[in-house]
Amino acid sequence: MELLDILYEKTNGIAKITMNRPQVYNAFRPQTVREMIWAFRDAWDDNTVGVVVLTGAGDKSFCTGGDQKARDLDGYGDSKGLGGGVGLEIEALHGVMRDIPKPVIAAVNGYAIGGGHVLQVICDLTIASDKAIFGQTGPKVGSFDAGLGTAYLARIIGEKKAREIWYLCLQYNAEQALQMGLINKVVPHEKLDESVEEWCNLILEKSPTALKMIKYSFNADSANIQGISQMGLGSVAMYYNTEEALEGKNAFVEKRPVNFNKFRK
Ligand code: S0N
Repeated sequence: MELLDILYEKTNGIAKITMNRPQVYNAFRPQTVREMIWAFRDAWDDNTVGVVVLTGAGDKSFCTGGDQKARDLDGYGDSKGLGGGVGLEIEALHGVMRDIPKPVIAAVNGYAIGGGHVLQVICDLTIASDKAIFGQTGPKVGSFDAGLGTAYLARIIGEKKAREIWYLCLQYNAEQALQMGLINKVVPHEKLDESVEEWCNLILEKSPTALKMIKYSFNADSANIQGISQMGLGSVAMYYNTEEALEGKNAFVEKRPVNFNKFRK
């Protein structure tokens, strides 16, 4: 597959997927999601790979979710009707990240926001640079992730904190994220790659079959949330087709304050 939006490399048992759209803080469009699914499947099929690293290009951002400039009434970009209808095969991406029988580590190098934050939530482990920023923006930009991004998040950090994150759309630094159990480790920005590689090597020393069955066992307990995600994305598709959702997206793109007042009915 010709890769336009991601970088993909395999070295010494480590597959590294880098979201590579720094001009939009590594926000994803349909093409990006398709390429990421392809890369995760390649890493799954390759028996020389024992661990996958997901990161973002540049030093500003890991990923800021769906590309708001590619979003309209029917969802995102060039592949309308794909996935649950939002035009991004995001459920398939979330699915392959959970189902790949190898640990996936998020190396968070900057902003992990919105759908980009959901990606780090789904990764098995997260190591963050001390410059990383975490948060959800859905209710600010007329979007939401009802499933893994909400219910699975609540499993990780608890209901109160998860509701705070989604209702208030605040941003949290790496230390705060560590304190709430949202991530595993914070390291100095310049040590991120080295620290991730150290953990990859610890994983690569372990029994691949034991790791696979442990991952499946963890997944089994939250498998129902994946089903809820499919329904959730179906409802996001319907929500995108409303003036209320468009107001959120347009305010972001036009760099103006959002006004949801008239939709409170
Ligand atoms: C990351 C933020 C906070 C950075 O702010 P800062 O430092 O002020 O920089 P900006 O000037 O805002 O950004 C720099 C340039 O990058 C562009 N840009 C950034 N993020 C996006 C984006 N997501 N889409 C398109 N462009 C983006 C800026 O426009 C700017 O470029 P110029 O200067 O050329 O205009 C800040 O950027 C921010 O808040 N970004 C938006 C993040 C966002 O709202 N993401 C979508 C959130 N969606 C959800 O939460 C929905 C949930 C979800 O998971 C989902 C589910 C299914 C399908 C899709 C999604 C999804 O993610 O939408």
